[in-house]
Amino acid sequence: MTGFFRDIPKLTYQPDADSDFAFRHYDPDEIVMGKRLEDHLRFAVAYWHSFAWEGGDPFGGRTFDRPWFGSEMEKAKLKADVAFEMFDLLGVPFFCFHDADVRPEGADFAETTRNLEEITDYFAQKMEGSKTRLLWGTANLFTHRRFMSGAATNPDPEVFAWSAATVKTCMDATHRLGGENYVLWGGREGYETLLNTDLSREAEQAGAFLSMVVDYKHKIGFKGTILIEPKPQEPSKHQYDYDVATVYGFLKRFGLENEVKLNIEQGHAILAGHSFEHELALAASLGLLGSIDMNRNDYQSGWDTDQFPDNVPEVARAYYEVLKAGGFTTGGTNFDAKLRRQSLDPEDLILGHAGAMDVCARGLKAAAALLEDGALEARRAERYAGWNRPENKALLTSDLASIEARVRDGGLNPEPRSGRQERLENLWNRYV
Ligand code: XUL
Ligand code: CO
Repeated sequence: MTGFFRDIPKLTYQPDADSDFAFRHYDPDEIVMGKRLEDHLRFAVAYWHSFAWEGGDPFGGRTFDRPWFGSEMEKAKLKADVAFEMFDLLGVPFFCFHDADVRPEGADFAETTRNLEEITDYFAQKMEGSKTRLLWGTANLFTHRRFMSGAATNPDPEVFAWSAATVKTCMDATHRLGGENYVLWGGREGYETLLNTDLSREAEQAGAFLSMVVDYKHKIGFKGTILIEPKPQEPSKHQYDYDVATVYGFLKRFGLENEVKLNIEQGHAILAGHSFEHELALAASLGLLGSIDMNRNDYQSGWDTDQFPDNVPEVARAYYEVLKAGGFTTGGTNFDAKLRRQSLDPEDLILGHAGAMDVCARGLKAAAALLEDGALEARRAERYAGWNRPENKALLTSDLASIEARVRDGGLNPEPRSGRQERLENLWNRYV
């Protein structure tokens, strides 16, 4: 034991507990729609925010004082020890990481890769004594200055090569650890100004890069899902993986729509001018719903503040879409969330996650109750019921001239019907 979490107890479900260190709504064994809650939610801790982020903001540097900060391998191992202690205290089934979160950067590519392999071995050893598994791994292709003009979409082919080589090593590490997905978030795959940017060339590079990722997945027999995480901007002014619809177009263009799914983040959806449920529903309708990053933004600040979820009705909307789509398969609920920089204590780290897990549990249970009740789906179906009649179904395979004849000769004169939005909102609110 590292002693970092002092005497914090392992958290369990105790709805009437006096202590802060308990779950009040998240009982991993509770059966909801025929499945354990833990298996529905599939919570994951994000290594970068919880263990690598130092608490800086644009006006000030590190606020956290963690014994594992530093660039030595021993520190990286201490960080892993503390991380696995936290996974155990929270009982989370999964974690996620970037290469740069877990290993020291070496002097060159070969040394960096050796460091990653050493830490991967260390993780593998720790996972033998832990219930926590890997939801996804990913490569950090945005922090180091070499990526300032992009990774796959960089104008410099050597950066493209470096990025491809790095993704290979990260896919190897993810595969070795039994990861259930591999994520690509293209934070710098975009541009700052069109004055220096060749859009068509960069799209071709991105398409070729992703095709290689998919080929390599099959080559090594990785059974997990490749996921793209859309985000419209920040750090780039304009990012190519803007939102679900944009990524769908990109995947279709390169024939990858059956190979790649999406990791959809709440805060990114809002930055793109959508609601989270819009992005989830659209992804589900396109067969692309993979996994979620469940972290919100501050609604006044307009950037990606990566806060733990605290709004039950909001997360309920999201889980309604997830459940309606049949629930997660390889995906899960990753808390891509960081503490506020004043939340210095080890307790804060535990309670940030615990609160978020309770919020998600409440949201999912509310969504499940409404879905099981069927009232909302019945009313939605009723709104479209006219399409069940054979003469109306036939409209979709008809032609304009025949339709015109039908409307004219049949004396059609459609009467508007209420969309009943408030009534449905009232129904929704009975469940949350
Ligand atoms: C950035 C973001 C990333 C990805 C993984 O906004 O969400 O942390 O989740 O690279
Ligand atoms: Co994310």
